Amino acid sequence: MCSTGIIYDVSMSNYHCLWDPDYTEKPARFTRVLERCQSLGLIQRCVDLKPRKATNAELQLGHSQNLIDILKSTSNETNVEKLKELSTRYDCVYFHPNIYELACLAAGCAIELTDQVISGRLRNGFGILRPPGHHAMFDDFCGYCYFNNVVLAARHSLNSGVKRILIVDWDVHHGQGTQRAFYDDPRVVYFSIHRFEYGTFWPELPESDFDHIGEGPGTGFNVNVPLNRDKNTDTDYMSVVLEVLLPLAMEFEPELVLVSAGFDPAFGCPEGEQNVKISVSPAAFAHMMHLCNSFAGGKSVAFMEGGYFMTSHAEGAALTLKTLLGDPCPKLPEDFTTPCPEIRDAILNIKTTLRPFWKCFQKEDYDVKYVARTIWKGRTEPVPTVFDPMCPTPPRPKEFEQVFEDQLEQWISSTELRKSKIKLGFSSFDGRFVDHMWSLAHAMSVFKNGQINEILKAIKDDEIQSGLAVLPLGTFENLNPLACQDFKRVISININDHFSHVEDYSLKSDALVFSFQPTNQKPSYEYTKSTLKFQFHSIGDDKIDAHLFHALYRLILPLSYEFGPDLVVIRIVQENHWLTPKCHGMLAYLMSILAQGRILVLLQGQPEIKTLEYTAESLIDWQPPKQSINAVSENASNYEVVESARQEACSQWKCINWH
Ligand code: Q9C
Ligand code: ZN
Repeated sequence: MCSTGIIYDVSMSNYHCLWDPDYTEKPARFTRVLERCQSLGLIQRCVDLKPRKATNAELQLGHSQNLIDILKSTSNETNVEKLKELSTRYDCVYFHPNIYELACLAAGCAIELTDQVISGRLRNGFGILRPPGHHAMFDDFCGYCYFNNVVLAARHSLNSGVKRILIVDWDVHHGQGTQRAFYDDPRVVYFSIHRFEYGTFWPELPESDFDHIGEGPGTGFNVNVPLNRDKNTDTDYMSVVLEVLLPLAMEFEPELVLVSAGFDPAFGCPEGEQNVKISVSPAAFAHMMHLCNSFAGGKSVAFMEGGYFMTSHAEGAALTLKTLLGDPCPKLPEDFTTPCPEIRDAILNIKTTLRPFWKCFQKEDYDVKYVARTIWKGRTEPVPTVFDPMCPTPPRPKEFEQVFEDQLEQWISSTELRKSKIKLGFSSFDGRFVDHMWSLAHAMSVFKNGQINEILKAIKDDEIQSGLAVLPLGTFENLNPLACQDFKRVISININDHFSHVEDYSLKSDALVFSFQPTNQKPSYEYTKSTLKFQFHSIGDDKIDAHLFHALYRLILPLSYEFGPDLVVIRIVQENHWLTPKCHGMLAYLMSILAQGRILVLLQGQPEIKTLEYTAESLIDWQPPKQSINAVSENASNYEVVESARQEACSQWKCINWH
């Protein structure tokens, strides 16, 4: 019921380019991922689904019968010259006698896995698929892709009653096949981050730019993030995810998230052509997966797409699967900083263009007069109909490989893949709460009432992953020493009816504190080097979910990434129930992306049982609450104070200093 599905078939390594043994798209792309997932013990923790082929009717959900028949006809072709000749008719594609069977298998596996997730039999899933799919079009093969696995899975889901689907495509290439399939369809948001280089990066299409936002009823539902330079870092990718994807996806409220997970933006990938030193780390895929997983109550399915540098490809895939299994995200290797100017341009261009369609972008206080710049440098001559079947990737010196390899080995060994014996440490002053949590005993260690320091010590020693405590009102002052312990850098989030001096944490640890005080007054904020205090306007039964979420992606998450905490402490006073129970769960889930999941949540007063449950579930499974939060509110004034605070804080924090 609550598990991660895995689907693959060992035969997926049974095809290769018959006329070029060094062809980039090779069997090791499959075997290396499987081996790495096995050696980390991940496959054994998943539900192993039975692979199957897609039926002809299923293929027709995304492809012409003509195209299907062409591929079918290659199965009996033993003449290599003929296969090679046929390949020249398509852009970066080779044919092999097994490819029809295996393309049917990859597509069938994508559908099968997705079906198990939408029916609720599995929580989420990962498909180790080869061949990949996102370049395959209705009537065309392209870019190592034959049938579009993610499109077929999405169509199957729509036919099964799923109302809204988000497709996130982080492959370094633009998935034009997927974009075209849903270009006029408002039920599917296609969100792609890809290298573009003003149109000179493969597949060199004008339609891959940010100004292609869909058509007809689908206008506003296609989101392209073009990367216009090489050397894109984790900061660049994470800024896009935090600034654009997070708000838009929460507003869209998908019922299912499908991920086209290509690992070709990573270290050393010859196709991604990223720099030796500067490129996306395997850890970043875990972070992106964690966030994607928050949008549809955890119903997400990731499919392997590209990825051509075996070490980073396998590591990225394994960390993505590890995240779906609910393990903490590894620390990002580089410090979070200012995204590069091209990324800032892209983000502002997208927001400007999509502003009419999404409320989240209407609230933001960036310069609305930003002029969307697009410089089309792509090819103007018609696309040639005969392609070079060698599909060469740029040559590079052999010693490069070694540099990449060494760097990655170093990175992998320096990454602490954190694993604690017990998921959650729990303590409560009121025995009734302990009784209530008893069903979670298998994953929980109960600490004596008020033993917060014990919980922190256990987190520090990796005995427990995280902690949750229910405390009486007014005891927080006594907890003052807690933040220091042995933690060096602490993020603290407080939601309280009144500010108290303890939030300043004049402690041994370095702390960055975010405080929220709901009042019936005009909203305001107070900014110091280590504290950001907000007074939010809230009357009657108003919840502040949407405003807290806005503060999360505009300030708390980026600043926290830059701060680099080794502990997160969240304290929420339960007197007036300013947040819905599911928002408590979402906050715990989103913040657990930091500090390798070292997080302590303190609920003060009498929490609703639902609040306790959602929070505990987020902390135990690293899965978000089943329902997503309401991310938009009509009350504009609270948004304004967060935006003003961001303006003021940008001189201190590189991540938001975009000038
Ligand atoms: N110099 C996927 O990643 N390479 N397909 C063109 C031209 C084609 C990539 C290189 C890349 C296809 C699934
Ligand atoms: Zn790719």
